[in-house]
Amino acid sequence: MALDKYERVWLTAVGGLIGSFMAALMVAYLIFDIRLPTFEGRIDPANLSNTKFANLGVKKLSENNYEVVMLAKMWSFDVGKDGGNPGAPPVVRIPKGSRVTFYVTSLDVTHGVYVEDHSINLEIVPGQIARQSIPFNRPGEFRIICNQYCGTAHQAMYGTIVVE
Ligand SMILES: [Cu+2]
Repeated sequence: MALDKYERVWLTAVGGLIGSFMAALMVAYLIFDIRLPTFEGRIDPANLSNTKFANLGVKKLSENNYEVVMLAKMWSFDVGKDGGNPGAPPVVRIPKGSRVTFYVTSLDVTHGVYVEDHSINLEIVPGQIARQSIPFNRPGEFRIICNQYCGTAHQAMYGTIVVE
């Protein structure tokens, strides 16, 4: 089959573009360790006593592997006693080089979880559990921000992750 010269040029260009997009995805996955958020399951926000969310906090699963179980509500994040002073925005401490899996659900309205300078952006819908795993390789303080407008004190809804 004979291809027109310009058709060949366009096919090559499009093939190269798709190839570079695939390469960018592979680099994000394999080198930067970026994963998509996952829907973990459904939950009754009024009855959390027999669920993972009955024990909020930071759990060490193995060396450099942590789990953060967190509740979002109007207008704060709650990680239980591992978050520092009760009533104050939580401060979570994680050793540098750790992979952290977040489990988050909402008690009331839709909230968001975004961690400054990291590839995590969760929508926290009441009745659903959101999960995402991300690496923390650089030391520093990174804010956890609610990035879904959730009411009058939305701007006060934050926390901090200290990577040390
Ligand atoms: Cu909010």
